[in-house]
Amino acid sequence: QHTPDRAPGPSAPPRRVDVAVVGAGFGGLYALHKLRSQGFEVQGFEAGDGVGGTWYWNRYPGARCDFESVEYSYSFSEELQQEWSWSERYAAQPEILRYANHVADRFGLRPLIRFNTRIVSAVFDRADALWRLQTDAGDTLEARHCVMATGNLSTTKYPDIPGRDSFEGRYFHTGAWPHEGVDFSGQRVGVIGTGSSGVQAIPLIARQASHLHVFQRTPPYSLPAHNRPVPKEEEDAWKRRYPEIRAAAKKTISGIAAFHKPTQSALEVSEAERLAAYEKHWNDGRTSITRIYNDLLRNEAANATVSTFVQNKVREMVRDPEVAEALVPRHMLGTRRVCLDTDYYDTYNRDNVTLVDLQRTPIEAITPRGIRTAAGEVALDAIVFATGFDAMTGTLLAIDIRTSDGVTLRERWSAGPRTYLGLMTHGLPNLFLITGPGSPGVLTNMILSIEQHVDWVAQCLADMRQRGLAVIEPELAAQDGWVEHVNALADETLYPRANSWYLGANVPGKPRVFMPYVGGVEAYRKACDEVVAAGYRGFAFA
Ligand code: N01
Repeated sequence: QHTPDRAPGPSAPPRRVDVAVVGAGFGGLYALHKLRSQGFEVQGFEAGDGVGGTWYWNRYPGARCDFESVEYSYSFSEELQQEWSWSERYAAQPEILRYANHVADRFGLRPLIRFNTRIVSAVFDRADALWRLQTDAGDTLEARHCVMATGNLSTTKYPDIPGRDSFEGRYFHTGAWPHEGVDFSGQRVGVIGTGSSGVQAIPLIARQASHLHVFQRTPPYSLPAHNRPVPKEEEDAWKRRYPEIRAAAKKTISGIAAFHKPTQSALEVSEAERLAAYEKHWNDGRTSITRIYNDLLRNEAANATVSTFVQNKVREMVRDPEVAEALVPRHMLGTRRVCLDTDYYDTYNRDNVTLVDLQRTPIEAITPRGIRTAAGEVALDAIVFATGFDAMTGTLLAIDIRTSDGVTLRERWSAGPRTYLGLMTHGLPNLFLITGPGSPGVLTNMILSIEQHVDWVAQCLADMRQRGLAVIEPELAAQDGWVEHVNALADETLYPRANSWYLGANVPGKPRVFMPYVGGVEAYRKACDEVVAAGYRGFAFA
């Protein structure tokens, strides 16, 4: 069901709306709903043929959210949160995609979205104060404002390994998985990559394949999910507590009520107390182990206590000591995203699984028959690339975003992304980013952060309408101040010390800049609200 569109052609003037929303994942869906409910005419665009964004594309085996469903869900509608039932503590991708579809239908959002349509360029005409968005079908839409809900992990990245196209078997990227699924029964499969996606997919592929080779460059830290079905009584109890849970989540760093804000240093308690706390957390099944003490992401010695705890767990779980040692992560826990798994380490105890340690034997090439490392060729029928994304900036920079007087996003961000409050970029008026660089988004419960961003944008547009203003743009000095603040906060932590996609380190040639705001959702919301209370301090209007 697509919005009837004016036929493209020289005689038809482009359609004009108040707001264009690019992307129909959780950010785009809520933006369409919220802005329409405030009386704005909106038009959504989505490259896929359905809603759900990340949950539409990432259909690999084992894909699930590693925040509990009770928290990773919309809070904007009491009816929605009461009527929807989650079957598992950590919902799997098909259930989250059903939820996104339910939201689209329940709030009548589908007719607002043009599916199978990618925006290729967006040009702001300063004279008319309008964005002109061009689609890959060749037609144009005019919009006063543009909301980029394009996702942070939506441009898949293949590694720069020669020979991929010479491979005679099938290959897949976890972030663009075939909708019909893949049957690996009886096949020799290779998985490259052991981030969150690889860690989730590997145990399930191992159960199907005749043999699985895992090609690991950097061992991750992964904690057990202890996933389980949610009994009805538990669901009823949390639904009664929803107002309390949502309010508590806003007062945390990660936007998850269950991740309490720590008050103590890891170094001010005894070793026995610390180990008991880590053990309890391990048995509880959450990624929030770095939130037990307030210096685990700030102090190397404190971090070593938790890193060592998990390293020892890996040694206990994997029977072959040599394989175990290769799986022991060496970076500081939490400086790259911590994974949550079901049976990940136990998978390496299976007879049909081989770990290939790329630190000892790097990949040299993909060949017609398989993968060649420094130790020789591994023959494969299929290769799975769990190799991640050009995160946070890749999707935005793939769109030619510019103004009629020559400002381009690519040039403005050539040394790394620069935003004011993570919401807008100087030089590109009326262009809003949802959970982009300079905001806490990717370090937090995305749905909570999405709601906060969209609510801010909706309030801003309503205020502008009331005051008869057509154009908003951050001032350069305000943006410089925010970027400096974001960098200073990151530099107080251990985050910039590891190579991660937060820093762009996974993409050769990408500027090395720590992109997310580490101050947490509570401090961030306060900063955004204060700017509004001070008459949109740091923004210029026309
Ligand atoms: O990608 P990644 P991902 N040769 O970039 C390896 C979210 N997410 O899709 O680290 C060999 O983390 C690379 O190795 P290295 C979550 O935010 C959430 O797994 O560069 N290996 C690494 O092991 C997550 O952080 C969920 O040395 C190569 C892997 O590929 C983000 O998405 C689930 C290589 C890439 O790991 C991205 O996760 C899944 C090469 N040339 C994802 N190039 C939830 O549960 C790359 N690698 C919510």
